[in-house]
Amino acid sequence: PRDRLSSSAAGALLGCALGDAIGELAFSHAAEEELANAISAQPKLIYTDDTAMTIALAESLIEEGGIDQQRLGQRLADHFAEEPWRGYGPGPPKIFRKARNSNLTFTQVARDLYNGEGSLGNGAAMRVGPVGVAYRDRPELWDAAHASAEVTHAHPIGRDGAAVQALAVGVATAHALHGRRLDPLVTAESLASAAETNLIREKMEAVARLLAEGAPPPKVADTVGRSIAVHESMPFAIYAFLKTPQSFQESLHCAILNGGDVDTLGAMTGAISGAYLGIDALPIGCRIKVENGAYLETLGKRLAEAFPA
Ligand code: 8NA
Ligand code: MG
Ligand code: MG
Ligand code: MG
Repeated sequence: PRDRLSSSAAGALLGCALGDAIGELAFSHAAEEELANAISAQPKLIYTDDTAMTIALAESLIEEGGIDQQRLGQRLADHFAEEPWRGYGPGPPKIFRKARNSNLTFTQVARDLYNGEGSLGNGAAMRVGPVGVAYRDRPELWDAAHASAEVTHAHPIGRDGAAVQALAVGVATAHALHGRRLDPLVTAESLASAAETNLIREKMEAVARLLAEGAPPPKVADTVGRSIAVHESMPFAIYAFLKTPQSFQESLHCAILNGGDVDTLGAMTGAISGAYLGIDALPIGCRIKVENGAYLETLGKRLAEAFPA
């Protein structure tokens, strides 16, 4: 079990990075063969803000033993300060600056964003994989996911989207740990019933229905969405995993070859699929090219040790 958890944790982190980096390439190479050629031509696969924030969250969980919102905010801000060029959404940099230049906490500043609504962007969901790996099928997962989201995403949709994505990674990790096969329809339905907002519950119910119908991916993408808003991307990322749970590559292609916020769709699908299938199931040709791959693998293993089975 210890080896399985370690493989699952490393798979979640590397799967996120691979999905993010390959998804970023899919912005300009949106057909399968063209994308394969683009990957071959790259000396390295460069990830974006999605993975940078995931690394910060994993480090914070390992060092703090759970979610400490101020320390997590500080780590996210430090990673941004070191690498501001990673393609961050507009909200987080504003929050980092304002938290530094005032006496307010990160969560207080995050609540002021977007006319006091808080952000419903997919930025809290795209980084939440480590929470799923750490808490798996434990009841603490839900609060930890919310707490991690609130540092930048205060909108109820932003928080709920992150919690459902964390649960998807948690379910995937728990199945991998116990060597169990996951039932896609049961999983989609249980994620729908876990959702706390009507909007996300309805989207996850649509995912379950479209999976049962065997609807084609472009139709699913049109129905549930694939934008920068979490309720319009996280459900499609989960669908892409659940449609072909035994294949990282097929799930990833489904996530990123149907347009929209493709780096983030790739990061979310890649984290779930990597957690479920483990590190050895990731395509080796891509794995060796992913930037900071050795660090991501080590970080996964440390995360597994910090939250043992
Ligand atoms: P965010 O919190 O700034 O939200 C992203 C966007 O969502 C904002 O710019 C708004 O347009 C919109 N938004 C959020 N909350 C509200 C609201 N309450 N009302 C109306 N609109 C709202 O940033 P984030 O961290 O959530 O963003 C993550 C995304 O940004 C990821 O896709 C990531 O890869 C990055 N990114 C995306 C693109 C892209 O075009 N797909 C490009 C560069 C960077
Ligand atoms: Mg990105
Ligand atoms: Mg401050
Ligand atoms: Mg994105």
